[in-house]
Amino acid sequence: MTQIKACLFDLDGVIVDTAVYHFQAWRRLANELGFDFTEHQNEQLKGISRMESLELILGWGGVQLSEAEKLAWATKKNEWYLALVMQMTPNEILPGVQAFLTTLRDNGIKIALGSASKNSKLILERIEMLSFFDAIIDGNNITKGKPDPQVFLMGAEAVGCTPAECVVFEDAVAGIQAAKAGGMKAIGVGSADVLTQADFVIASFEEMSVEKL
Ligand code: B16
Ligand code: MG
Repeated sequence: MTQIKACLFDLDGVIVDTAVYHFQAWRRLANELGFDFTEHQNEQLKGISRMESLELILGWGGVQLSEAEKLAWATKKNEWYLALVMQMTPNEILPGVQAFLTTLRDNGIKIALGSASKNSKLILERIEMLSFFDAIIDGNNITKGKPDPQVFLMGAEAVGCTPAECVVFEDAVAGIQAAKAGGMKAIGVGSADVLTQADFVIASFEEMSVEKL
């Protein structure tokens, strides 16, 4: 069995729950365009890029915009979202995350981020976790979103490990698919009923230990 030398973490839904802030900002955009959508619909936006999210939302509202208008609305949404992110504190780190990352660091296991977000560094700064990460691969570095394995393959390379030496932690189905497509072990964070392709699923990092890697 290959020894695990690195853990790659998704951000939203794994380290912290920024989905609530994305929802507020996207909902404001929808409302200003004259429609609304539900928290249930918001689930479909988890793990996908900003522009892909916008396309889905405009589809729900039956709104057609030019490419320039889409960019302008995406920029506005990001400004509203960042105003919420700027208020985040370390209290919002999900349960057990800090303790688990500390154990990884103490055991010499590399830590990398693999997120679709273009705001990941800012979020990690706000929650005071930036220094835990040996590498950050996010929406600013990738050309292909999850379920493409690019983000995790780049993460593995950045910490000098092969895919077989990496474990990915993900809350989204597309993220688990990306990890498996990259030849990595995938641990789901959330519900086993949803994350069926994961090697195993934890409800929270309070259940996680280095031995389980
Ligand atoms: P931004 P993850 C994803 O984060 C979010 O789940 C998704 O809802 C968001 O659209 C995407 O980041 C892009 O975020 O607008 O900040 O670039 O789960 O990949 O960490
Ligand atoms: Mg996520």
